[in-house]
Amino acid sequence: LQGLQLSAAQPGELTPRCPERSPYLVGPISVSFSRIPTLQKIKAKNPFVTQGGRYHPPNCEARHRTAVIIPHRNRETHLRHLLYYLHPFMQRQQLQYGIYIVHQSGNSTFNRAKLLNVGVKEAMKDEDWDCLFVHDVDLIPENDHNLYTCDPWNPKHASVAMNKFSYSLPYPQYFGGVSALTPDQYMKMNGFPNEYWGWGGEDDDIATRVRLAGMKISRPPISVGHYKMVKHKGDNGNEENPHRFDLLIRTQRMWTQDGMNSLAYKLLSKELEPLYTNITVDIGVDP
Ligand code: BGN
Repeated sequence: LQGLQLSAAQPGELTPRCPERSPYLVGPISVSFSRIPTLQKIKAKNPFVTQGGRYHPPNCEARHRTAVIIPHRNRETHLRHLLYYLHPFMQRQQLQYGIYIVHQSGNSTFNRAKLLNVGVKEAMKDEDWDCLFVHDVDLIPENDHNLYTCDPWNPKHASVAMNKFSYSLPYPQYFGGVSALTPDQYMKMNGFPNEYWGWGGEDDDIATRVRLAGMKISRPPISVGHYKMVKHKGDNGNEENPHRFDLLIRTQRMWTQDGMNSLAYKLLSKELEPLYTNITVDIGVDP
């Protein structure tokens, strides 16, 4: 056993650490939306996933603990497509993980960035996650070499090559879709802005915060950062935010005041569903 790293699992039992590179990775995955899987079918295909959408590798001690945080409202079919691919994807990467859906209650304008702040706050109450993956519900990763782990030095933008942008980065500062931060990186930039109601701009604000907090955006190679978007029409309740240009001018002045240190919300429920933890939250209304 010399040279093997061992750590205690159950008393009297020893579990080896997972290898640095998972032997289960397959690379490119073919993603199709032609049938919408049921939650029951997804559960049956993922027997080791436990209540709340938690998983840890059965035969080795994971090297990483990742929480995936997904803002949500009225996107049940997108969610089923994502869960169908994401659970096996993360299991092949031998991660310990949990999936959190953060559901905005009521009918006021959607606020993606504030929901992410809530998700981070609530997820950190459950477990000492070492990586926070903030994830749009309609983006499916297409290559499992795109590891759902954090870069210890810098926030990582993972969705660098989406089909809707012809598998390339739309602009150098783009930070939307899927990204990953350690809890330290998240707090160092005071989390995300709470004041972007509706579509657009919040991800650009977040990219600016990364820079203002003295960090840089890290990225996987374009060839592994492939994502397929579930097609959908414009979103009711998530209209373009007409204030986003004004807000973006103020990021430098506002980022230390608006964020995790000003976050206020009412937690309505936190339920452990078979495939995810469902957080329903009242985040207030668009002023
Ligand atoms: C940008 C949006 C982003 C969006 C990307 C990709 C704004 C701010 C205007 C300066 N930014 O234009 O939020 O993720 O397009 O769709 O609208």
